[in-house]
Amino acid sequence: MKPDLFEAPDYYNLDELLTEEHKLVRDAAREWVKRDVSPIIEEYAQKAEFPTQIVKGLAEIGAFGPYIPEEYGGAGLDQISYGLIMQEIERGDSGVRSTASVQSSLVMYPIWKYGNEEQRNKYLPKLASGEWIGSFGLTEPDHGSNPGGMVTNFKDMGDHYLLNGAKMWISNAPFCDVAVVWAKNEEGRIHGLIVERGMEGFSTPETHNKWSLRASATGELIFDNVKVPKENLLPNKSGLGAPLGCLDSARFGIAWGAIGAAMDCYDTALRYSKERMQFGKPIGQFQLQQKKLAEMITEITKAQLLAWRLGVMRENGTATSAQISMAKRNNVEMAINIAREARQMLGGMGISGDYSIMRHSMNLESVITYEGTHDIHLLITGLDITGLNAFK
Ligand code: TGC
Ligand code: FAD
Repeated sequence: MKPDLFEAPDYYNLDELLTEEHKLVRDAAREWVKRDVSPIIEEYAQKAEFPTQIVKGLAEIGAFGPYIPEEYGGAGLDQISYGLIMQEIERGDSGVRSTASVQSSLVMYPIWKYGNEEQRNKYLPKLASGEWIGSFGLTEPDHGSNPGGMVTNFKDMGDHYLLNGAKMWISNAPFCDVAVVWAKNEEGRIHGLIVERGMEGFSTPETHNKWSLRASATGELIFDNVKVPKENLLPNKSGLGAPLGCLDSARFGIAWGAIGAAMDCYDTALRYSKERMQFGKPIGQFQLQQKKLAEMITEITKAQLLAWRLGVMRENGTATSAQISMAKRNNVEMAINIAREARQMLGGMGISGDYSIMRHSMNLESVITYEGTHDIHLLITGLDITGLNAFK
């Protein structure tokens, strides 16, 4: 892999909208990615392995629970700081950002928001420090876009719950210490349960043969008569709105993260266009290549503005789920289009692991699918503006 020469584009001087703390947090994450992620990530993606040695660094830059209060080990930052950290991590690799997203928004967030004080004190500090890694089990083999149809269930056995079922496509599953699992009780109501590695009947086989998110470990969560202690049920919210509330937070992070991947592809293509000579000129002098670059920076700038405004609304508690869907959908599509154009600008070199673009391009195929597919987010916007529900 070539040395990481990344320079972040900021065409509209959006740094002026950030506080000193935002910039400090962002720059620390940026430096860490350059030092600890860029030099190793291609090798780990090629061998389809998560680089476990970076977990400590992720914790140190505040990527595990950026907005979780400090009393529980979190970084106590605001929503824009959270977004900026996700942007910088995904600039390195979407799979690494996935690990941070799941840990923060899909494991720590529900324990913080829906858990009791004992659960917060038991789990959050260990998750914030990276001592424990978490996973989030919502998707099932037959229920992806329609999680409300889930069949994973638990029965009240008096002194414990008995959990049965299976979750599929679960980030961090193969090595997670704890899993927040969504399952139906005997009345069909969805609840969150904290399942710990080592509980009898709980297994987490890895999913192989992925062409995308290769540096992230994906797997199944299988529950075969798992005895879950009653104190592991999240008491403060139930129903499908509980897991969907976690997804709002994670989708917000992805809206920022995708900008990072796009910035890396743009920056790489821009540099290459000034160095690569054809017909006696740098290829950046050809109008067709300038069109690609000009459109990329325009789209990145629009996405940055969307994410920043969403961050302000998320911070003051006014962002709606539909607004979050719009930003996730727009920004991931923006990034996937830029990755494709940037790859072409590098010609044959574009498919080489010497550059990050092809890896971003493949990763973004997962990002456009998970946390709600591109189609699902469009239908959420459609429902919001028409009041007519395409899902019913
Ligand atoms: P619907 O009837 O609309 O809603 C059921 C209840 O939920 C409430 N609700 C929400 N609450 C909070 N946040 C949201 N975003 C919410 N959206 C809906 C709603 O008000 C209702 O509440 P109540 O009290 O009336 O019961 O549900 P539906 O069954 O029609 O489904 C709607 C749909 C399709 C939009 C939803 O299910 C959906 O978003 N599907 C996509 C599934 C998805 O995103 N899965 C992600 C799995 S996790 C993952 O991919 C992690 S990857 C992480 C990584 O590696 O980075
Ligand atoms: P399906 O729901 O079967 O969709 C197939 C196609 O049909 C899609 O194009 C979809 O848009 C379309 N479609 C479905 N319903 C409609 C409709 N009503 N109208 C129009 N079109 C429709 N899940 C977790 O719970 N936790 C995780 O940590 C996690 N990590 C993941 C990591 C990776 C690498 C991947 C790939 C997935 C992960 N997922 C995770 C699962 C992810 O959220 C689902 O793949 C996603 O929600 C889509 O579900 P599905 O794959 O079953 O596709």
